[in-house]
Amino acid sequence: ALRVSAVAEADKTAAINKSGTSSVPATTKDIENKLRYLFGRNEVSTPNDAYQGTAWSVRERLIDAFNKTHEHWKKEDPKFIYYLSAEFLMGRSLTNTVFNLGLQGDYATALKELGQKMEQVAEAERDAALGNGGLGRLAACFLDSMATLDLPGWGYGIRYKYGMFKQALKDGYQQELPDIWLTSGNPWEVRRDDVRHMVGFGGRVERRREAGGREVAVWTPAEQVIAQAYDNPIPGYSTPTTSNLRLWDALPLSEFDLAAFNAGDYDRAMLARERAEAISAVLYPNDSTPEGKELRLKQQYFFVCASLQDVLSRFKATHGSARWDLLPSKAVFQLNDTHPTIAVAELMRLLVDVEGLEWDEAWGITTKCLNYTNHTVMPEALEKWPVKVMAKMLPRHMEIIEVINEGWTQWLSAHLASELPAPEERAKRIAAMSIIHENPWNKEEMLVNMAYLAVVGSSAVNGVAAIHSNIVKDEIFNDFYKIFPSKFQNKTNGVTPRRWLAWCNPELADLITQQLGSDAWINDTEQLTALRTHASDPAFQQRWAAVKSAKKERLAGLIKRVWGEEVNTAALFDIQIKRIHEYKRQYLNVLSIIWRYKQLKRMSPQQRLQAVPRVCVIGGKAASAYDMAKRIIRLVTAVGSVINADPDTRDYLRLYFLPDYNVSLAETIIPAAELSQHISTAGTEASGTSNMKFALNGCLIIGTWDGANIEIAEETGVENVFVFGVRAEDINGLRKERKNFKTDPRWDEIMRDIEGGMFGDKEYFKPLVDSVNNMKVGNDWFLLANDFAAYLDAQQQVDECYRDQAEWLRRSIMYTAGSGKFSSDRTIRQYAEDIWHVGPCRPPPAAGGQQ
Ligand code: GL2
Repeated sequence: ALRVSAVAEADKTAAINKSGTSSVPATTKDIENKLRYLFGRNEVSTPNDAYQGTAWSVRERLIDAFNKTHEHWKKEDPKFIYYLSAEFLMGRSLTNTVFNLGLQGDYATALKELGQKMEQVAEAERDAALGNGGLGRLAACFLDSMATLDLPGWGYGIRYKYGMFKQALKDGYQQELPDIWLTSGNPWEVRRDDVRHMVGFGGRVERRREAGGREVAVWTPAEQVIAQAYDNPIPGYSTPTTSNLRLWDALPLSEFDLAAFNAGDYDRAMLARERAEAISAVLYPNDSTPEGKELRLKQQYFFVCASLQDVLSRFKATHGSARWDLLPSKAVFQLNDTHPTIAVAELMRLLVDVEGLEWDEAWGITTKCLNYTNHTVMPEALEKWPVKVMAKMLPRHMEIIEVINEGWTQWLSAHLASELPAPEERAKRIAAMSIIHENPWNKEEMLVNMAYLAVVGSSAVNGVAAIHSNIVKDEIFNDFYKIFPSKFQNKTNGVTPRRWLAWCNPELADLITQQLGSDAWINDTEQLTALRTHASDPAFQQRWAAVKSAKKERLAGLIKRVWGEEVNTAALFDIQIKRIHEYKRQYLNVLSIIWRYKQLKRMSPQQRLQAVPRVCVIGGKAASAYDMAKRIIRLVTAVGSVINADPDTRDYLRLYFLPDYNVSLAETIIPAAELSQHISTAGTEASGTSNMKFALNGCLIIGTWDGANIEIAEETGVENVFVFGVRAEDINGLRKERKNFKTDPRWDEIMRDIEGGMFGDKEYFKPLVDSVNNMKVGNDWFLLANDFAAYLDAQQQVDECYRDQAEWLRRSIMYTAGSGKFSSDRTIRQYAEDIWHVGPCRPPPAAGGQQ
């Protein structure tokens, strides 16, 4: 069996790798050689040297596993899953790769011989931040689970040159800096010079009659670029399977032709180059609310077109071009939100225009192959592209979408005839369900509704938590649900227990393994339920607490490095880390911190001794154009500087904003958290996934009855969760009544404090105050005022519970014990069974290996 443990266990496992042989001296030599011959450096003197040498050495093992897997898959020709996603938030790869491949013993010992520590070496790696937040990280967890479950499947996306921006603070305000992540090379990718596809944009469509009399559409694009493949091997855990994330880079059509064609016009040649490269240059930093920029549509089509061509060309190589009817038994595509929805039209184009299939046959194949996951209820996030933009950039696709919509609306008209016999009513319903419709804000403009296109073009549509899937059925797509009830499903999100517990919290993982007698829980998290019987055992609680303390020390060290201040590690560590968004209500958290501060101020020193000390941490990025979110960040830093400097209260309350929240920072923060906040307005957070990561690491939750919080509470015991606030079903009514809502006097007092300049920056905070108080401006859309008092009460309960450490620890253990359901292995199994109909295909073990 493979060992779980990280550095602490390195010595014991030192000489054992997957083949059971010792290879430490060879590994040390290999690390040195990689550094010598790839970087021209003779000595491993810094963690960065060690990282480069180690990563390039590990890469070879990874590629071996990758090649073996793909040889096997080629031979077996199983049905494949293709996960199409504009975002993959991978984070760092070194630790995950070493541990998933079972090489930790070798590498930790080899590094030790070189005077380095694995943990520090791992920190030299830059995050691959090709995603915004939960949606992109979910895609990364899914790849880990698919490989671990031996499911033949690839991710397809974009190799952004610049990922999610780096966030810095300047005088407490967010600053965005470019994420230059590829400068020192990327050992985790393999450029495939033999895998390139052409992608066209613009131009015109003509009709031609073929020899047999069939009319065909011929699209002549005005602009063409090359999609260049880069493969990123994805190692499964405890299996020889290593799958793939194929990312596309955009290149100009041909550097040579360009040079020749533009001889004497160097500037123009360079402009064409820049235009091509712009397509894969930068990730749009918007979370949950896409920006309707043309370049974004270009990115979407670029990666979808390349990916579909790639899959179809492999299919043809195996099955020839006469058996397209077999495609649905060999390939299934998952559309990760609406971003890749142009796939509906592109698959039709490839089958009809390029492969010569009849429309109806192609439509049958397309709808069998595609499935769509919705990830947000925010109406503004359902992508809609102006017909004008689509027709200009993708003229053939616009035609195809029109034909699809004609067929769809005609079918609807017949289908609704008996239910809605009155023609006006029927027309109204059809208009409401049409893929192409008027822009409600600008009657002149017609829009393509990408979510409707995805629903019409897919076999299955799913939401990402039980409550969210109900909202999808009952609200967002209710008209569609009524017609196709069986199309709609729920697949509650999950997270990989490898990265999010075993590798990021090896101390807790070891304790669990010792208690359960084996590390089998890593691949079977339901086994964690056995911890329940130990939740009240004082000896176990003490060991549990010791791990948490060690993790808190580490986070305290990080706070010290960032802010230069020591924090009390006996205090309750209270964390809210996620994208900054009004619906996520970081603002509400700050208001409660202000209230806590004011109460502490009013107490006598004697009374304060009774208070539960807290260290509050908030982290997250605001989309660069999201003004209100940026003001919220400034409020956090402004309140923090007042509170942290106050000698009366600083022993009892601190507030720190940790800049540049990313996957790696999460890996440090989550194991140290005791309380985490998931306080979105009920019905707004589709699922949330950090809630699962915190719970897995034994962190208590204060949260609303929203997203996956609900299912976590069900698994953990609702009495163990600090649940507060209004329910989703009451939101609409409360919104209507908000102007008559009488705010809590404590709320009014805090608002006066902010307006009065208690935290400085009065003018800058005014829009924030207005957004929740001035019914003409902001309307308090996310109902902070309605939940404020209940939230303060829940915080009171948190304090009371924390005073009783035995009870707190019991609950903490119950969270981990109740996390079995939230492994992405469970989620992926459900997708595989209910939607993809794909089974495992495991390659034979490596020679001499144990699996
Ligand atoms: C999100 C949801 O907001 C979040 O609640 C969910 O957990 C994830 C993954 O399903 O998807 N939707 C979205 O657009 N982003 C998310 O994180 N960016």
